[in-house]
Amino acid sequence: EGFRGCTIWFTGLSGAGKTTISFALERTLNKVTDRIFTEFNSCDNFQLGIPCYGLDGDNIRHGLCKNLGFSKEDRQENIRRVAEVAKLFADSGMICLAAFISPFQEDRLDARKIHESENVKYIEVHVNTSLEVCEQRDPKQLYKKARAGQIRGFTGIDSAYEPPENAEIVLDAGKDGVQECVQKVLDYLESVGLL
Ligand code: GGZ
Repeated sequence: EGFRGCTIWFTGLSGAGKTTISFALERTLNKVTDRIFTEFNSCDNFQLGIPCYGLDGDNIRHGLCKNLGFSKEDRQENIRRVAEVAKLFADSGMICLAAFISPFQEDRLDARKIHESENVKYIEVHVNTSLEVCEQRDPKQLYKKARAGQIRGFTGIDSAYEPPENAEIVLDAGKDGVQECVQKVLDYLESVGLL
């Protein structure tokens, strides 16, 4: 049976580590693949040659979703479009890594339904780094601006983040390092037979 792709959906606050973890996971999966091919050099292991593609605000909000802002309605449409695209990547046999705040439970359930109604595997990862840690890190000084009232409707400050109730994996990038977080996702993928 050949490998079927999947979507790994990272949700969490701005600065939680979603994109960092998904990029590191992508690199690790590529290395795993290289090692397998070198060791076995056999087409029998083709199912382990899984290409990955990462989607996040940087490559989506400047293109596919450049007409969208951060109102509840626009975030909903952002997540819907991303989920449809992720599903196509996953359906093509790739691991699609989607890293979006996706703060609303209803929108995440919609993203899951878009996948599961067509039998495409969907794995939700809650990057549960605390607001305190995210705000301390504040790499783009966005929390500072939000606190100062220069950005309105910023998630965690004056716009809600609804914690997931049905995430397959929960990570805390405030406590664990990037590689530990990556390992937890790899362990999960292995436990469900995806690796
Ligand atoms: C949250 C915002 C906002 C507001 C701009 N609220 O840390 P970043 O900068 O690089 O990532 C954040 C990104 C969030 O985009 P998403 O597409 O992931 O959001 S959602 O899933 O809610 O649709 C942040 C920046 O955009 N940003 N304004 N008001 N984040």
